[in-house]
Amino acid sequence: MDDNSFFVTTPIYYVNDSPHIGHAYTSIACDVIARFNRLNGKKTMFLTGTDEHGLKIEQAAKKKAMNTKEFVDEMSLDFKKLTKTLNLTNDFFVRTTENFHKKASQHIWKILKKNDEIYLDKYKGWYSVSDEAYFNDDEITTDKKTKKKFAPSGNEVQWVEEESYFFKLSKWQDKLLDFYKKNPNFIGPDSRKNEVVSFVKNGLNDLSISRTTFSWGVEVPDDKKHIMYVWLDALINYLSAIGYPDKKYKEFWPANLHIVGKDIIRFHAIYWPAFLLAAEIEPPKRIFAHGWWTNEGKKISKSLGNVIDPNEIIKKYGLDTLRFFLLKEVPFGNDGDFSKESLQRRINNDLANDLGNLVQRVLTIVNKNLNGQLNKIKEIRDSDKKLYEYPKEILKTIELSYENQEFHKVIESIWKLISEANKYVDENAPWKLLKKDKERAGDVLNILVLIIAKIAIFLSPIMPNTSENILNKIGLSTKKLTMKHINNNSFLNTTFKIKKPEIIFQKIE
Ligand code: ME8
Repeated sequence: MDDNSFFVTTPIYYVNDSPHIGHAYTSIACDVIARFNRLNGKKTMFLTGTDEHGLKIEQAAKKKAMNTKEFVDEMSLDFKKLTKTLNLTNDFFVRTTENFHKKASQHIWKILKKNDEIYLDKYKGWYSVSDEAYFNDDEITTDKKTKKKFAPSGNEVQWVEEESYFFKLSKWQDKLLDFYKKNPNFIGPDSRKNEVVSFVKNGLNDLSISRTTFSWGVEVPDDKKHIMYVWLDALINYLSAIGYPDKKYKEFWPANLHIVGKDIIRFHAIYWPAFLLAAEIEPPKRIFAHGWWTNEGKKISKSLGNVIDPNEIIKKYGLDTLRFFLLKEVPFGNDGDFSKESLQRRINNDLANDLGNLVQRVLTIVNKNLNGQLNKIKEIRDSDKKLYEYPKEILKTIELSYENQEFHKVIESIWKLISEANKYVDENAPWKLLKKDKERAGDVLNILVLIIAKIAIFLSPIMPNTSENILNKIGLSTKKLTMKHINNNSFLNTTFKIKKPEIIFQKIE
């Protein structure tokens, strides 16, 4: 993979249920990263899709009395639709029931077999269908009344005894620890890294990687009785989607970033690099596990009836507002609580007051007083320099924040610029200047329009529609602008006439 390529992925979502705000969160975060990298001139691949095999899906189809294939086709469509609703720029949508994916999975299996990483034995132990995961005795708790057994996730487990192929995970313990040491950025945030390292230090058991008691999965090569463990099949999507085993996958491999929720860090930071190292394929560069959303303080779950449908939030508050809120409200990596009150607070303060007000008042003055006409700036005074140079100053911080997946810091930097611009408007009072010194007033307003254009460029990965809307009002478009324009002060189109702007964010009472 060349240095100018960038590959980011979401987890592939289970199709047992409809998508909700948690799925939207991960997907939006990845989209923002993809858009930022494209804006920065990288050849970017953004992948999302659906995880369609395993007992959980088979059971969900049965519950609806549907044929499993018809069920997954229908459910996968919901997730595909959501990519449009969220304005995602994914380059591909992978489905694990597609043939190319099955072939890639079987190819990896054969390599693992050839490399003596797999053996046949019998699995005896706990399995949680909801988590599609095996658990050790010491991870299980028992409800005293019902005697039911539960995994740490709170999902019920069942006892499983069946013939199974095993992956020799135990032999990878030291190699994984060594790999984490040599690649200190492999897992983020640090708290998750510590958790993973201490789990691996405690010792790893060989991993059961096939099942025989149901058939909804990828067949194990040369042993039709077995299907591949759904997580092995699922993780391979990151390779199959970019063409593996054809050499062309190397255009984007190793992936730069897998963004996942904290619930599935173990699969991505332990099993995945172990499978890859065993198959002699380079592991991805970084896994980032974000936190968990609750709804008004409560765990989001179907049984509690409090699942947040992103479509409803978008209908009521707008897509860009949701994108902004999710990334601003909590530092990426921490848990967050979704409440309408905090969403409304963000709309009224950050969006309507700070951003909306700046754009509205500056463009209105230009429209009313300068005949809507922008001009070349004639003189930059010392008192202009702070604001004029500010975008250049925050550029590095923003790039670094993106590299560390610190979206809230990106937004913080942009809002500092917005606040500087608002301060500059107040201090220079262009409406007064227009009466005394029209030329100076013109310069002040043109500086402000230039800054607004740069704010829109900075904002475009996070709020693409809002950004395009603002840029259109000043005769520009995100389609023609890149991050390079942050250091360019001559891209305003001075023949463009600014029309009377309409309000971009309505306050909510
Ligand atoms: O685990 N808060 O799929 P899944 C934040 N198929 N994020 C949430 C969330 C919440 N309340 N609920 C879900 C799987 N998510 C596997 C992945 S990848 C090779 C296979 C997000 O449908 C978060 O990203 O259960 C989490 O990791 C993911 O949805 C789980 O999706």
